[in-house]
Amino acid sequence: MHYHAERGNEDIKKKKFMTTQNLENYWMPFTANRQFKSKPRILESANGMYYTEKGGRKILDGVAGLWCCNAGHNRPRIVEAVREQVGKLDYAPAFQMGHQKQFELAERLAGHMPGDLNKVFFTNSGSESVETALKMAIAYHRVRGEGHRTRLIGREKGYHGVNFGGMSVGGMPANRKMFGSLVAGVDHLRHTHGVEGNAYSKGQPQYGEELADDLIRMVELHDASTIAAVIVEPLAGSAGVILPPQGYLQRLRKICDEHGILLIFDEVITGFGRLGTPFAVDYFDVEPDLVTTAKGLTNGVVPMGAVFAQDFIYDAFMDGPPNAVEFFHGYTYSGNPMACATALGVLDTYEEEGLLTRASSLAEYWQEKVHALRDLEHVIDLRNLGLIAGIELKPREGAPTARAFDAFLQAYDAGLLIRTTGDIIALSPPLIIEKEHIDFAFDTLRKIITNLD
Ligand code: PXG
Repeated sequence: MHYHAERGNEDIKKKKFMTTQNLENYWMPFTANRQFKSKPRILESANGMYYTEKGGRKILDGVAGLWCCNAGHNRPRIVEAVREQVGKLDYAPAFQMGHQKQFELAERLAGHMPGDLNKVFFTNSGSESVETALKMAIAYHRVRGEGHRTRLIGREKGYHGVNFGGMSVGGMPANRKMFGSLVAGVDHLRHTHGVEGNAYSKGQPQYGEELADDLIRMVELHDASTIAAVIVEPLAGSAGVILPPQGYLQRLRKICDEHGILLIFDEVITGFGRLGTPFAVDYFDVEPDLVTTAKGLTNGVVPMGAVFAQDFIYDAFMDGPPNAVEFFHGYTYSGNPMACATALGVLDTYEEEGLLTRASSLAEYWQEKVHALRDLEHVIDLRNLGLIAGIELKPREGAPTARAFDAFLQAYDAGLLIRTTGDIIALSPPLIIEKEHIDFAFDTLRKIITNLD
């Protein structure tokens, strides 16, 4: 009924579309739709460190888009790679067929990842990388005769995307509570946020290593023989920049080893130079069994994710008749030509400009600027690592999240893009950032936070 009535109005609709911007049809993700549509923030172009609005106003990108544009915007090699690929091979079937760039990319990626994390499985997002890694872990145990290891352990405040597996091992209440009973057989370690004595730590906090022993309690409760894997973000981004206490990740690795449990690092945010090393695996010198990535892999330009697996995991699947499919998993767009070409252009850029380690040379300056906000009345904690900052504000009485959201709106008006989660401001700029941009960002934030209600 509705459809036919609409068709009758097609001329009118077209005119309306051409003359005014209709914002009503697009249901925006993780967005306050009504607030946005009442005062839209529409970006028109981007270059280097800046977004530009229609009319020419520039906004400094303090969050690399959504933690993904690590090389900044409109980078020539990346633009060229996309252009070239689309006119050459637009699509190749992902299953039972291949194309050159998939293999080239997997080889180059493996070259950047330490240890034996040499096997690369392509997905289209961080969420899909997480689902893939969780399925790999459970299936790995099964193919080697331990099909009873099905339990997955995540962590409170963890963010592993929005699909069912990732949501289930994730620990952000708002992301879970609306969606029913989730995946069965999941448990959670406690988070490492707000441990006494850790406020205003520069870099990794001192206290809380023993929180890793929660995994021992899980083993005692469920028995190790039921546990397939533990998944954690080495540094939790979405929940508001929560750092691993010194020794925590090492301890988690040790407990996993003792009990035959696979360790998965979700490096969707920490991957590709964010901490000043190519991956958090390098930074913390802890080698997990599986690593999930996305975001910086293609600089946000084309959707793509990748899961890195230890050789022994892949090898465990390479059994049975050689013409049989070994792992019943994959996506139509796994290793999509455009995504692979983009990622190769991105790697060229990272390598030529030293971006996978550049954050380490700015980290100290960054840290000073972050902690210089300590005297501000609303600030209750400051956290940093690599080119990441978390600025925690005291929630407004009776209105949690409102103070930080105001800061977000005011920063945008002042020409600075930030992210907020709860009452925490997060910064994670493109890795091409210069000191003058850092100064602008923190000067702007100081003014805004000082004047917040
Ligand atoms: N794992 C981690 C650790 C992430 O941070 C995902 C998985 C999911 O990725 P996709 O590509 O499916 O969105 C993420 C995504 C923010 C923010 O500002 C963080 C993410 C996405 C959007 C915003 O906190 N992380």
